[in-house]
Amino acid sequence: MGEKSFQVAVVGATGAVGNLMVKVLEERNFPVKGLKLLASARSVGKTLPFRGADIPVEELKEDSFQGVEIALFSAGGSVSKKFAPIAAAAGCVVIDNSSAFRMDPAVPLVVPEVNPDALVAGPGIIANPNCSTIQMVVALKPLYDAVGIRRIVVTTFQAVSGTGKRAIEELRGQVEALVQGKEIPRQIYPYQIAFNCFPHIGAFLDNGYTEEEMKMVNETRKIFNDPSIGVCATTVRIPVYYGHSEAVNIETRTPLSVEKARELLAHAPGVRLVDDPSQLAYPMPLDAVGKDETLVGRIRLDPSVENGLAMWVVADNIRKGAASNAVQIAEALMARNLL
Ligand code: 25A
Ligand code: L14
Repeated sequence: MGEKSFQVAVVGATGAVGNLMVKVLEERNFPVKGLKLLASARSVGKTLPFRGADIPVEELKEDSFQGVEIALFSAGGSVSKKFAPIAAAAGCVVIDNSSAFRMDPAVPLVVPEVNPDALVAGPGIIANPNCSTIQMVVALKPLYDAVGIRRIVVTTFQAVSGTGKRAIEELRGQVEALVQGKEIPRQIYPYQIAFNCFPHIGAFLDNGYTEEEMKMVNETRKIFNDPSIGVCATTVRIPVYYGHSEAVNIETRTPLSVEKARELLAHAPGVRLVDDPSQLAYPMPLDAVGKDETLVGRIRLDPSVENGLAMWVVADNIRKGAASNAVQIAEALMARNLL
């Protein structure tokens, strides 16, 4: 091939997102020269398959990054805070899935379909946005470019996989216990999640919003590089394993018809328009699972405000919302000769 290839590390490789990062690197045929799998000591002894080989998981240590060129991190904020600067100092381009560096003005926060120009040459840290923010900005980008967006009101319906592996197991365990008439086991969430939902993702802040809600506000403004966009978010956990859904209402700066919005979205990168009510065609989490596209449908005018438009946006939260976006950032760096 003669194409450049890279030494890659995945930090948090045994988690829900890290595991998928390894799969996505393989699926998208990313030019990996060597792959290092890093996690906590708890995971040493495990292996993960990659291109037909079983790769052993190693313990993450300060000297883990010698010779590594690209490090994909998904082991939580505290691990990133400590180890991402160490990896960057060792010469890595770090693509960090945690929230640790997203709002750092020196760190690009990138969705390749939306703001690839924010990428800069490494080494250093690039932040992968929050899952709910990623799918929303992918859907809004073509509309923003065409007519501007003044204000966004969004309500999310978020899958338990966003919390990680142990939350997926918690929902499964609760469903089984309910069917068997047993007591409901509960460890991760403050309330039963099976057959329930709660408007609580991340910690509550002094302003009455949750962390997840404020991530959607702040990250959306940073990605569009437009602090004038008003955003009001309500984020809700629902008993779905994979796939976040969002009811999104926008006020555009100039009028936009439903037909024009559909046409823009039909040609937008990373978007699949699923919007034919006569055929009961609208996006659902089960249809988004395993795909990297953001599904958009239920597009209709919101006559309650000037220039209002309502829509429904669904994506696989651990693919486009996390692992795939991280790998796409690496691909975008490569395409721009920034690696
Ligand atoms: O710190 P935060 O920000 O609150 O992060 C919370 C969690 O959110 C997930 C991820 O969980 C993270 O731990 N997460 C983060 N960003 C996400 C996103 N965008 C996201 N989920 C979805 N979307 P996870 O279980 O998916 O992944 C955890 C991975 O991180 C590794 N890890 C943790 N601490 C580490 C570390 N690696 C290196 N050094 C550290 N100090 C973790 O590896 C996993 O790969 P592991 O070896 O610790 O875990 C292997 C298995 O153990 C389970 N497990 C995790 N924690 C516990 C546990 N089992 C028992 N007790 C625990 N406390 C894991 O599920 C895994 O199967
Ligand atoms: O900020 O729990 O990346 O659905 C991603 C998962 C925030 C919480 C982040 C979830 C997290 C979210």
